[in-house]
Amino acid sequence: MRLVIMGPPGAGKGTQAVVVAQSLGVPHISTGDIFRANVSQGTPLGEEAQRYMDAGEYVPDSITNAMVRDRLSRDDCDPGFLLDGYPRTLEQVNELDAMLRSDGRAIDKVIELTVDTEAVVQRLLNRAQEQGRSDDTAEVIRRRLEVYFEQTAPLTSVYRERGLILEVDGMGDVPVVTERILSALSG
Ligand code: B4P
Repeated sequence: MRLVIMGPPGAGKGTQAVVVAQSLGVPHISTGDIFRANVSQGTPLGEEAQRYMDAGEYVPDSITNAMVRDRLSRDDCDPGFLLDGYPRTLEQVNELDAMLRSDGRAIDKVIELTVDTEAVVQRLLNRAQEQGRSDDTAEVIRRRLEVYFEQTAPLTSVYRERGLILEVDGMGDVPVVTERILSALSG
C-alpha cells in the first residue's frame, strides 16, 4: 500500500498516520517530522527549514523533494509507505509521480481528513501549550492555514480526478477517526 494522508494543519495527519502505518506494517514518512529532527540536530538542512517553518511558509520544493526522494529509495519502502504532509504543492505532486514512475510504482490511495477550521485552530493552540512548537502561535497558525488553502487544498482535486481520494471525517475522538480511516481503506 502506497498511501498519502492530506488535510489542513491540525487535522490529525501526524496523529493518525502513526497508528495507521503501524497497523498496515509500512513506514510512516512525515516531512514535518524529518525537518523538525534536522532542526533539533542543528544540521544545515534544519537551519534552512526552520526559517520557513517558523514563518508558517512551506520549505522550498527543491529541498523537500530531494529529501523525500532519498527517503523513498530506502529498502523499508518496498512493501509500501504512508506519506504524511507530502505532497503539499503541485510541483511536489509531479515530482512524486516521477519518483514512483521511475520504479514502476504509483500512489494507491489518498486519505483526505476533513475538519472544522475553528476546531483545528484550537487543537494547535492546545498543542502550543503542551509542546511549545515554534510554529503553533496564533499568528503563524493563521498563515499556515492560508498557505494550506492556497497551495495544498486544490491538490485534492488532482487526486480526486484519478479516483484515489478517500474522504474521511477527522472530527471526533482519535480512535474513532482511526477506525474510519481503516474501514475506508479496507472498503
Ligand atoms: P507538519 O509537521 O506536517 O504539521 P501540521 O500540518 O501541523 O500537522 P501535524 O501532523 O503536525 O499535526 P496533526 O494534524 O496530527 O508541517 C509543519 C511545517 O513543516 C509546515 O508548516 C512546513 O513549513 C513544513 N513542511 C512539512 N512538509 C512540507 C512539505 N511537503 N513542503 C514544504 N514544507 C513542508 O495534529 C495537530 C494537533 O491536533 C495535535 O496536538 C494532536 O494531538 C491534535 N489532534 C489530532 N487529532 C485530534 C482529534 N481527533 N481530536 C482532538 N485533537 C486532535
